[in-house]
Amino acid sequence: MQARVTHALVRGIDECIDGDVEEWRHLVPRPLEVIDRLLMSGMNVVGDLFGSGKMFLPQVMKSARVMEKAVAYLLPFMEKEKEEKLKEQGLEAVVAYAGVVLLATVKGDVHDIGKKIVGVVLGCNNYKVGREGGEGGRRAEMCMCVCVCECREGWCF
Ligand code: B12
Repeated sequence: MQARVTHALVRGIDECIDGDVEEWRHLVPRPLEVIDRLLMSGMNVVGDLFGSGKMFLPQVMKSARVMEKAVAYLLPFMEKEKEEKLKEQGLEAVVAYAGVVLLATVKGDVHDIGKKIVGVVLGCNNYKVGREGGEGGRRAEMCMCVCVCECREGWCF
């Protein structure tokens, strides 16, 4: 399975990625582990090939699209996990945030896949996440600067 997914990422083939991710999702306890174990290993191969001049930017962009598709597939399951966790605690929705995190980045950075994951993971752990820079405008969303603030009533992003 790892070899198949790494191949799909390196070649930029997205046809089977949802199915592969779904299969793997049943083999690990949490959806995030599919990213951490399966997808990150494949992306690291892409990074190494790119770093050693064996892959070029247009190919890496195709790999990124496959990665994005896989992550998008997993997001609803991560959200569901969050809801289940809240229910276990006897809460229907977030009533008190664990804190507020402001994520900001270096202007011009386009590496947003990992940053999105960080935002979602924090969200799933009851953090309210604020982002410096908006989607669609300046693509750079976050990274480099993380501020964990005390959560106060009335704060909004
Ligand atoms: C995909 C990719 C791209 C895609 C990005 C697409 C996108 N929409 O994100 C494209 C093709 C556009 C791209 C462009 C470039 N890239 Co690039 N890219 C990669 C690659 C192969 C994978 C990154 C990725 O998505 N990984 C998967 C995600 C899930 O992992 P992640 O990003 O590491 O994030 C995780 C953790 O790092 C952490 N994390 C990430 N951010 C944050 C922030 C906070 C606050 C916290 C707590 C944690 C955290 O949590 C995440 C989830 O686990 C990496 C190689 C690699 N091995 O990482 C190179 C890499 C990052 N790129 C690199 C380079 C050099 C570039 C370019 C400059 C190339 C060029 N000559 O133009 C440009 C940069 C343009 C720019 N202005 O930013 C270098 C960076 C070298 C360096 N040390 O600075 C790398 C390491 C490749 C290499 N070996 O040379 N790239």
